[in-house]
Amino acid sequence: MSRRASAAALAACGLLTLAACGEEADPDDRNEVSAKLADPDGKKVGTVEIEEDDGATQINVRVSGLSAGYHGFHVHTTGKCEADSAAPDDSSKTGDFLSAGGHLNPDDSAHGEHLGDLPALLVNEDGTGSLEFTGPFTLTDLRDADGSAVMIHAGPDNYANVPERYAPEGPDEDTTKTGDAGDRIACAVIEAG
Ligand SMILES: [Cu+2]
Ligand SMILES: [Zn+2]
Repeated sequence: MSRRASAAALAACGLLTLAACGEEADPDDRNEVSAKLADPDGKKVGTVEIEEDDGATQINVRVSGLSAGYHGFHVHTTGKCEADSAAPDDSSKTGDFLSAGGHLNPDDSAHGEHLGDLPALLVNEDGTGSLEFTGPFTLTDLRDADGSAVMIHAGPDNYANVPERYAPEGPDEDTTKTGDAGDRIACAVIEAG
């Protein structure tokens, strides 16, 4: 594009909203999302990048300043990361990032098979961690009408894998919903598409 033509495109751009302008300038933008992971105080603790290419969705996450060990890691249903907020389906429950709802679960499965169940995030002794994997969902699944949220928990996730000798009746509802990964310590908003 000549310098004059790109200046004209830029001027036309100014007349549109920024979002519409971005789409027009680079249609491939829609296949990639980058979101900030923040703690309940709003402090950045990492970045999550999600890229869809040829039907495969690659997720790349990097964190720092977290406690060492395995952390439960999921996509939750709603793109709202509010500290000390109420759960969308039960306003009597409040806590950090409860605004994001439960695990992304369009098929009504039990925990361990939720669409939003991700591999555990391992944080090293120095507080940093990174993870790259192929997800089972598409960007369209994540960018539905209310968006979604990528969540890191305080503790490890048991994927509802509780041996029968400990729970002859099977795991309870908490476990089959959450994997007992504990408090929500970092959250990233994936905006609606
Ligand atoms: Cu979660
Ligand atoms: Zn789950």
